[in-house]
Amino acid sequence: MTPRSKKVVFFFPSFASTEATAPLGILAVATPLLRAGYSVTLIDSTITPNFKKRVLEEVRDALCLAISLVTGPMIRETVEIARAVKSWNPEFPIILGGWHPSLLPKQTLEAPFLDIVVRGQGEDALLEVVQHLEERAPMDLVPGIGFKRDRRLFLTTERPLKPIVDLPPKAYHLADFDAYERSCGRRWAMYISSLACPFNCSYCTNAGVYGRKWNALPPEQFVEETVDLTRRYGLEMLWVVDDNFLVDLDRARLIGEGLVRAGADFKWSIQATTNLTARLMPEDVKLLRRSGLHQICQGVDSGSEKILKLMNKTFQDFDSIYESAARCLQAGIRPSFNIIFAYPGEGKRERRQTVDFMMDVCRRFPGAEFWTNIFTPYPGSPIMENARELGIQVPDSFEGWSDFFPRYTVLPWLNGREHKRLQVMRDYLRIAFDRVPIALDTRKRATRIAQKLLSFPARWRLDHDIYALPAELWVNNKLKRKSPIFKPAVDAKRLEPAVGEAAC
Ligand code: B12
Ligand code: SF4
Repeated sequence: MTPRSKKVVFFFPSFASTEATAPLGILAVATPLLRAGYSVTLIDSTITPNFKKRVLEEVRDALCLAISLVTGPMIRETVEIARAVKSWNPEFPIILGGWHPSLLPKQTLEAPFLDIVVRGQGEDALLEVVQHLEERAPMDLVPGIGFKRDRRLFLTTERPLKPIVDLPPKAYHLADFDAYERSCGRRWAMYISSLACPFNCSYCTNAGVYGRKWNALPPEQFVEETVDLTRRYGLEMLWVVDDNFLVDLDRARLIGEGLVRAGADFKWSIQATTNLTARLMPEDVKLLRRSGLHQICQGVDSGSEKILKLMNKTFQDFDSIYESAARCLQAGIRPSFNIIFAYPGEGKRERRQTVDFMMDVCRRFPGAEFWTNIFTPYPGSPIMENARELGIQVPDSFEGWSDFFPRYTVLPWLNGREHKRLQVMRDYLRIAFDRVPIALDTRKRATRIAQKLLSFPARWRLDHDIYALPAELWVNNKLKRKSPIFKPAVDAKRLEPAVGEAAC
């Protein structure tokens, strides 16, 4: 029998955002392959012109194609690429990993152009799958995967989760940071230092995959790795994508001290819950600022107590949100808050409370910023158990999930005029107060001043809930067309780039 290729091709579909940097999930699963002697090619749609042609060229001498994706528009390019590869060679193995296939392994595998899915952590699982493909061995005993045989689907036993300290380092050297910098204007990377979150918000998929067992890297490792990473690749910024960085406040403090001692020279941002941010002592926040921390992304989610209860966010109260904004800003850290509109149960009153709350925070704490989303029901989240009674049409195929995207999700209780009105209101919220995206701001001074002027009528409209004849938005669109802003290479629906969305 001829020996098989030892090359694995990775494809990362566009996530329709200007926040371009290397996909951490792929860098994570690549390391064990490289250590075992496989070669790896990474094709990221966002930075690769003619990505389809490139994939078709690269798979010719490869063992398999592996794709990473989350629920939503990334499914479109996944389908496009998988179909193209299958029409070249129907036998060529295609593996899917990441959040979507982890949460819906069976339905994903039902797609005729996919062969194998990896559920959950992929470091060990992918290596074993690749070794089995190379040896042409049956996959029945590989835990944590799904595969097809004779057109039948098989899901193997669960693979136990590994704590983050036992996971190998990410293969950052695979990332083309020059190309990412060209695409978004900044040289930055993601880094992860803890897994899971102790909470269980009802719209979030985290607990379903990581089981709320928060575990983290020791502070010394954080300091050593981040300093090395930023120096090695000349990075100006790290986004620490931990779901809830501040669970262990002592660890956070030690990280701050360690970075200051090491003379770290980069900015970093984190995601955390407001209750934990508010628990930081002012001197701790200042220490973290000195160490380079410049932004804390926090899920406020609603200005209505009723909705927060429905979201199972009783761990957070409004005092802690104000406190968190105050502490961050006193130390020079930007508090970035997320809001979810149209959560089940949100009526006119609750939406109004939320807008009032956002306006109040932004006026009292200049420098605080809000990013808004439309509620999107994700498979595996607790709220999805009520999908039927909420009237949500749950897609019955892999492709059906591609329109689940918080920028434009349409819901049974939010469609037609109501949906349009909310989108216009979100546009006004965007221009009413400043927000700082990751991608470089390339606006001219005159555009900046003109946009600042637009913020005043926008605030008036938001205060009075009046959005008819949105002249300021037309002007703003004209201004934007004149600015050489970074645009995602593939924008899901040619809408506004929405950036900075955190998990919390
Ligand atoms: C960073 C991040 C982003 C970044 C992505 C930047 C980038 N260049 O990749 C940005 C800001 C763009 C983003 C956007 C969104 N995100 Co996001 N994001 C994250 C976050 C915080 C970290 C992801 C990460 O890198 N983790 C670290 C790596 C190491 O873990 P990982 O990716 O899970 O990979 C592991 C496994 O999944 C698996 N794996 C991953 N890929 C592959 C591939 C193969 C072949 C194999 C075998 C295995 C495998 O093995 C890896 C190692 O164990 C996660 C939360 C989280 N805890 O993961 C949310 C998360 C992935 N995002 C989520 C969501 C909902 C969104 C948005 C819809 C938010 C929004 N409001 O718009 C958009 C969707 C954009 C899109 N693609 O369509 C959800 C996804 C839920 C779902 N059902 O898919 C998550 C899980 C947050 C949550 N708790 O709900 N996001
Ligand atoms: S939304 Fe944030 S705080 Fe809530 S469970 Fe998910 S990761 Fe934790």
